[in-house]
Amino acid sequence: MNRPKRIAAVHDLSGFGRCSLAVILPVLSAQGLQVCPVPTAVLSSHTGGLGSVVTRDLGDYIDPALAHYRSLGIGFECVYTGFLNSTAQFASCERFLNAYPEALAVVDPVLGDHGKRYRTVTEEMCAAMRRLISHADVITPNRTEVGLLLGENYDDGLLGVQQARSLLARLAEKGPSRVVITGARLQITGGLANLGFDRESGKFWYTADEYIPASYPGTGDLYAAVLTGSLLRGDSLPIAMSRAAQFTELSIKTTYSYGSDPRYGVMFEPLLGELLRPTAQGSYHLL
Ligand code: PXL
Repeated sequence: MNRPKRIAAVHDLSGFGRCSLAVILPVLSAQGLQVCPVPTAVLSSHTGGLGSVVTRDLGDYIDPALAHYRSLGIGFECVYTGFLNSTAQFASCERFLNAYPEALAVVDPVLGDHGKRYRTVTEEMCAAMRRLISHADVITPNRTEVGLLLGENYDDGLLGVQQARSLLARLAEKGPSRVVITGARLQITGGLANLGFDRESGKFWYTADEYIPASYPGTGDLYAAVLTGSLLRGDSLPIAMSRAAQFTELSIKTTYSYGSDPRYGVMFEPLLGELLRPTAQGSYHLL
């Protein structure tokens, strides 16, 4: 194949606040990959506290866009789904994933954060997401989304090693062979960590996050985008997790140093060159 790998990114386009396609497009492009955005909705900003968001649903867009790509015979090496705006869009995503069975299927189950569903996410959409992840090779839920996917109450307590492994393994039983949980709190580090499980090797991993006293929207999208790009470039899961954690942490620390409004998202733009480093420092640990 003498072209960059191609990714269909089914996610929303939020004009302000640095999340979803506004993050995924530049990150994956900087990693030398071609992103074809398939917007699920256009929003004036993310829904995390910026007032009256103007939204245009694109519920009826995904299927005809897929039909167009198929009529052109265009191939995708990855189908990556994220924020969906209505229950009907979940079935469209399943059709997109099924249309490219050889592609790496990444489902970022964007449902909520900090123990709560996002404003636009209903219980019906959570149930639909539980079905959608059965089509995935890789999923990247945060701690809140783990609870919603497993149908358990949100619990932000420190996780022991066995508890952490159990969450990862139970999610992998639902279909995906690689599971990455972001923003979990681990007993062994006493702080935030990202957890990974590769069902084929049976290995569990984690990377530890440095504590920064601020929280920014879109960091889950940033992490998932770097991870996806890294996997497509041939990195192993723990190296991809290391790259994603390092870039996200650097973006957070840079932003924090400026003291900017957290709702405006993280300043990753001046840092994109970091993604081109040919080797990654493996900052992972065995869990
Ligand atoms: O970062 C996740 C996300 C994606 N898309 C929209 C959002 C959010 C989180 O708030 O509001 C529209």
